[in-house]
Amino acid sequence: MTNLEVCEIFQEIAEILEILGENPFKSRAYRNAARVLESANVDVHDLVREGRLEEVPGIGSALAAKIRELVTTGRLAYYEDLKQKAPRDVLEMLKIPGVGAKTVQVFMHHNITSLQELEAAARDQHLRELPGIGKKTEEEILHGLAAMQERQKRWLLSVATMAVKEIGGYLAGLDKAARVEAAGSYRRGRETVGDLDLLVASDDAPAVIARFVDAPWVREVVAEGDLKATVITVWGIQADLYVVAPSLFASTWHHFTGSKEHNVALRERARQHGWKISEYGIVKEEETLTPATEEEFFQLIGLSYIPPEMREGWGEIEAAERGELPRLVETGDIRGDLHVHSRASDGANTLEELAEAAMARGYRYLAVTDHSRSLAFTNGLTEERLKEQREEIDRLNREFQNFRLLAGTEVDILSDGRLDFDDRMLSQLDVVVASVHSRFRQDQETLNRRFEAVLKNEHVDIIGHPTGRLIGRRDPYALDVGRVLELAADTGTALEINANPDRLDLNDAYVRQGIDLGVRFAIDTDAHHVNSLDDMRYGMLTARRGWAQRQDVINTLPLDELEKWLQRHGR
Ligand code: DGT
Ligand code: CA
Ligand code: CA
Ligand code: ZN
Repeated sequence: MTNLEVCEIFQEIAEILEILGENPFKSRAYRNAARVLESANVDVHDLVREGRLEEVPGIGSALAAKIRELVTTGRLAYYEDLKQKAPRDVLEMLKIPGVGAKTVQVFMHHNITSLQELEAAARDQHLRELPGIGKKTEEEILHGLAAMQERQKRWLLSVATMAVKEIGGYLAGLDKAARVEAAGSYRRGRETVGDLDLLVASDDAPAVIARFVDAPWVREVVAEGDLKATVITVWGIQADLYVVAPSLFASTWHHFTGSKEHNVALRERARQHGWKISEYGIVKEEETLTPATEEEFFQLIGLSYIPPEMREGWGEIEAAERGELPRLVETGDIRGDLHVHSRASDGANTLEELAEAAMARGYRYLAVTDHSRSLAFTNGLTEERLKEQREEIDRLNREFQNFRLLAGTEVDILSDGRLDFDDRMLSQLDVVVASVHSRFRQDQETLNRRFEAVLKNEHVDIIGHPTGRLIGRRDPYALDVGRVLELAADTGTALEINANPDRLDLNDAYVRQGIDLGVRFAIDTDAHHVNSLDDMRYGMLTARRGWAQRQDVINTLPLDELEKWLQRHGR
């Protein structure tokens, strides 16, 4: 139980008391105590242990007893009782702008106790007939409900990244902000994020909060406290800001990076050692240690540094304990991109432009893998056009130093598992990516057979976007991915981690599973424009979340070793 958690429970109690129409003095006392605890730079656990709770202004004996119960048992009977009287949905109603405790009482009195019932009543224009609610409020409520639904959705990592750049840049420009970092699922590189969590080190929290809620990209202020604030941005995504004293930055940054599961496991482990971890630091033998960096934070609890992408409670703490954390692949390890489209099919750029953009990113090679003839809508290449492209690539390569374009194809996997080019054609190429672009809805057995044939084809180097999912828009094929992973390990075929932020295919969990089986991966952008070469970042995060190391990823190989790998494999 952290200070923040106690605050959240107290705030909820205050809300329920208001809805139930209890004496306003009571709810005000809970709100006040929550505010005091939130800005108290001292851990409630310590206050309880030292019997000093009642010294805190605003906390009398009744509230102190409640805090003691919460902190020592993790529960509060009074709170559990209250929750029975006001369903979760009813509390959610309070988050709709213009809806206060009084209005909610009216709803409850008229048997509107869920958000669904509320929405239906508003749509049917029944709400406006209730006492104190007019047409205007009814419209506001409908609008508020829609905004709430938007808030609950998850956002692509690419959207989050754009917003973090914007918000982070703004905060970094504030005089009073000594340091600005992103935390939460964004920092862990999850494929989607629920909201953004930003952390600022500052000696002047009110100044930072005031500028934050006043920023040009703020659409709505949801909550504004002394040390934290929540806003909805103009992009729709919610941003939570936490301001912390510079000395506490590392502990707090770790805390708000999460994940919750990681934090819970870490605290439990600390408890077994007789230590305590909170956003305020590490308590060992009555002494509170405030590490200056996250590296030091882990060191203090006897663990090697766990990168944010691994903090999911997927066994990283045990691995760190045994000194067996993998050395994750890094952006600097990537030597090229093996799946890119040119103007010849549905890409935007010429071969020269692609090569130049790849060199600008420090790459040593780039595989041009345009679509094959069956994908007519992409202007897929015929054998004839592919041969001409190969000749142009050879011509260009004679001029490059320390860089090579690889002649490739993204050959279409036909509905029966045959490929769109014959083996003779494929054998003349440097890199063969094989992908499904049609007949996604086949049953599992058919799909399994289709993929098995491709994996067993010695000319195929990489399976492109293996599950075909589009995040939030299209489900993966009904394919048995576990089987594909096993076959890929057996045949030595690489599987793609498609870095397109709409795809991230394979995903983190499958990468992890594949690595345990010995599968090798290619982190590819599938770029159709030179700018998308930068999507590599998202693929890298996904690979790291799957615990991939450099040797698990073929496009970390130097050119000569990659060529050996491509030849050993097939031709
Ligand atoms: P998301 O936003 O759903 O993609 O996932 P997260 O992991 O960013 O979760 P979020 O935004 O609810 O909270 C950020 C991190 O803060 C979370 O990973 C764990 C940490 N945390 C620890 N204790 C608390 C707490 O009492 N309240 C909140 N809100 N966060 C906490
Ligand atoms: Ca978050
Ligand atoms: Ca959050
Ligand atoms: Zn494709």
